[in-house]
Amino acid sequence: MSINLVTVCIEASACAALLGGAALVGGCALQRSADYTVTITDLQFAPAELHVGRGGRVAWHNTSTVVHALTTDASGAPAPHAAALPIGATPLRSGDVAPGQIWSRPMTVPGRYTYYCPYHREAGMIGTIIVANE
Ligand SMILES: [Cu+2]
Repeated sequence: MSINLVTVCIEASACAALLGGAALVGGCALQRSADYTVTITDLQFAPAELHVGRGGRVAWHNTSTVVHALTTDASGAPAPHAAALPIGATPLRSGDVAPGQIWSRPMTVPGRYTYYCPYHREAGMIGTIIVANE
């Protein structure tokens, strides 16, 4: 599957707001193309490190059979290096990504984002996105 053909829901919170807070059934009405894809496998983000252009939209696709999530929340990080984001950047906080689901976000602030799966942090399920300056 070409990453250019991946259509993804914009952030669930935005969708929910647009739909008047109604539960999302059958996916979000708003779909956009992703510029980059990270595949979530059993206990890994692949690629573990991804370089993206400024403003690029990254989609995380859960291809495994269990629920995962990704967060940059430092308070729950398995190690100090496992959670980081550039100054001024909005934290990554996907909420649960069920098997087969995709969560995506545009990466607008340059720098290094390091995130982890809160469910599998002890297994070292950590990923990094590096957003270029231009
Ligand atoms: Cu996980």
